[in-house]
Amino acid sequence: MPTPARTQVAIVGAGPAGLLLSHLLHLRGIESVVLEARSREYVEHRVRAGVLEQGTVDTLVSSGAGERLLREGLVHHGIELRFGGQRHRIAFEKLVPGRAITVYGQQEVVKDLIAARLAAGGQILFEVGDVVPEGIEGPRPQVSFTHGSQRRVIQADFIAGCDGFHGVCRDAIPPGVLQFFDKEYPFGWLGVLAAVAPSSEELIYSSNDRGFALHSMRSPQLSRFYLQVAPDEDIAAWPDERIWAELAARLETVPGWSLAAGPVMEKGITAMRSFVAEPMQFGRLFLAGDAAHIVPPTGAKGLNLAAFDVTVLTEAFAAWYASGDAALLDGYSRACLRRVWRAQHFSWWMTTLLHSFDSYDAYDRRLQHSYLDYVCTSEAASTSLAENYVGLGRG
Ligand code: RFL
Ligand code: PHB
Repeated sequence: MPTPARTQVAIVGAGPAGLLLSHLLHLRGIESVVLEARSREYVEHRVRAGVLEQGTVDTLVSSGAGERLLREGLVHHGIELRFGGQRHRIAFEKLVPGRAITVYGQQEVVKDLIAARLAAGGQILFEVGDVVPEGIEGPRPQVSFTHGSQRRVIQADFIAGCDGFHGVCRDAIPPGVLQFFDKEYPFGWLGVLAAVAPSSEELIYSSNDRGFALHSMRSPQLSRFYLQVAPDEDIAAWPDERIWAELAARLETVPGWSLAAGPVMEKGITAMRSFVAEPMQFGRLFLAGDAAHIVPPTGAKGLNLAAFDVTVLTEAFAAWYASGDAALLDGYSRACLRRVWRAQHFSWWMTTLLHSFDSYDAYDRRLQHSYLDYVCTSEAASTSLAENYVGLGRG
C-alpha cells in the first residue's frame, strides 16, 4: 500500500498507546497512520507489562480487540504480600467486590492490536527513521521521516506522540512550555521470563532485607519474575543459577512454599523512575502514554495509564471531528493528569513500601515494617491498596 500524503491523525509509536489510539479512532471513522521506529517482529516480542486493570480489559473487549485476551488472559482476584516471614493475601473479591485484574502480556496486546489494524486496512509503517514532527503550533502539522531509504512527509490535522519515554515528540515542544517532574530510584529491576509453571496462583510481592522480589506469570507454562538489583547492574553478573538462588532466597520465606525453577527464556534490567511532563499537549501535538509519564512498575500502572490517555484522546478527537468543538481537546491534559498523579503516588508508595533502600537505617526499616503490617491488618489500609491496584473508576 503506498504511503498516503495526508491523514487525519499521524501517530508516532506502535506501542500499546499508539496502536490502541489508531484502533479506537478507526472505530469512530477517523483515519490515522502509525509510524514505528522498530520492526513488527521487535515490537511483538518486547517483554514488558503483564497486569491489565478491568478498565483496560473493558476497552479492549468493547473495541473488538479482546477476543484472545478473554480466552487466554488469567483473571486474578487477589495478590499476595510477603514480609518478615509472613504472607498476606489482598483479597479483591472482599475489598473491592466485582473488580479484578487480568494477567496478559503487553506483547500479546500489541500483537492483537496490530492484527486488528491490519485486518481493517490500517496503515502501520515499521522501521521508519528520523521522525520529525513539524508545524505543531499551526493548523497544518506534519511529520517527516525516512522509510525504505526515502524521505517522506505526512500531513495531518493532529499528531499523537505515543513514542514512549525515549521518543522524539516530547522534545519537539519548544523549550519552556513543559514542566517536568522526575524521581529516580536507587535500584533497578532484573526481569526474567522462564519456561516453568508458576509456583503460585496469584502474584507475590515480597519485601526482603536482600531486596524486593516479584513472582508473576504469563500462562500456566510461563512464569515472570523480577528482582531488585543495583541500578547500574551488569546482566552478565546474573547467570541463571544466581537468579534462581536469589529468587528462592527472597520468595521462599514462608513455611511449606517452594519455588520451581526452569529454563530462562529472556532476562533484562530496567532502571526505575517516575516522570511526568505537564501539560500533555502543545498546539496540535498530543502526548500519550510513556511519552508523557512513566512510573516504576511496582504498581503495574504504566500500560493502563497509556490505555486511559488514548481513550480520553479518542473522545476528544471524535468531538472535534463531529462538531468542531475543541473543549475536550483543550481539557485532554487536565483529564489525564488527574489519573496520572494518582498512579504516580500509588506506584511511588508501593515501591517505597516494598523495596530495601541502602540509605535506610534501622528506624526507617521499622517504619516500613510497621506500614506493611498495617496494610495487612487494617481493612481500610488494604482496601486502599486494592482499589488503587485494580484501578480507580474512570470518572
Ligand atoms: P511504548 O510501549 O514504549 O511504545 C512506544 C513506541 O514508540 C516507538 N518509538 C518511536 N517510533 C518512531 N519514531 C521514534 N522516534 C520513536 N521512538 C520510540 C518505540 O519503538 C515503541 O514501539 O510506550 P506506550 O505505548 O506509551 O506504552 C507504555 C507501556 O509500554 C509501559 O507503560 C509499560 O510497559 C510499563 N510497565 C507496566 N505497565 C503496566 O500497566 N502493568 C505492568 O505490569 C507493567 N510492568 C512495565 C512493566 C514496564 C517495564 N519496563 C520494561 C519498563 C514491567 C517492566 C519491566
Ligand atoms: C508483570 O507480570 O510483568 C508485572 C506484574 C506486576 C507488576 C509489574 C510487572 O507490578
